[in-house]
Amino acid sequence: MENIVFITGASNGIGEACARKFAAQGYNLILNARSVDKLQQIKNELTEKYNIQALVLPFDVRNRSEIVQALESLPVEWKNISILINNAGLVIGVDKEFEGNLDEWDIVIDTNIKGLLAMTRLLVPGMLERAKGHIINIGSIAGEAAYPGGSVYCATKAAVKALSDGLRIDLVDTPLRVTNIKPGMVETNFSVVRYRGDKQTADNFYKGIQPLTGDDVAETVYFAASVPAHVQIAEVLIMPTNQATGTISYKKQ
Ligand code: 8X3
Repeated sequence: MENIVFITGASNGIGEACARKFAAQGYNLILNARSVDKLQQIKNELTEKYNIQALVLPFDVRNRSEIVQALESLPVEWKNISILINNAGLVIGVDKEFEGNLDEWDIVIDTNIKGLLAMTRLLVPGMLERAKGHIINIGSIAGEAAYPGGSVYCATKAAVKALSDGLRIDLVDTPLRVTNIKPGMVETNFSVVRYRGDKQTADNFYKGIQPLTGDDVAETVYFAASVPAHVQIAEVLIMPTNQATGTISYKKQ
């Protein structure tokens, strides 16, 4: 099978929006997240709507043996992956660096850095063999500079930038491309997880400003994937019109 895109964290937010966008453009999907149900629902919806195939591949990107097992279990027709969207990522809490919960930070670091790195390490060799591939990492404006309450999350997204830049260097003599998409404020379940399930606080965060949607980001991801093969969109910083930096935005009272 041709035109296979592998999306981690595909069960909601930017990952789900990417699944919808790429399906609409005729891509076949490998949909990954930790739980099966939502992925199955997305698969059913998109394979009914579009002339594509989709494979649900649940695993936790923090668990390396689960990743290896899942990739080894891929039917041969699904191995020809042309795009990897390293989207799985999260933040828990807005604590100061000297006050937060180390166990929560392990989850954030293991998902945002080590999970992304493992997926890259395991899928890029196949892309190299086939001389075709695009790794699209979902970074963040948080990787540009630290902001209050974001210390560890910002560090992980700075790491995503370094891993993207490093991979681009390592692949410079190949046809493979590496893109780091760095969104600012996007209204998804992401903020609810950041505020440990407090939906009210998450909603309040977007009061007075029109945030990006997952679809807005997916449009940019798809753009990066769809430019001619000799063009490499290295980075895109994308934010709401009324946001200027990770810390400066304008919210109507
Ligand atoms: C999430 C965007 O603005 O919360 O990556 O740092 S922000």
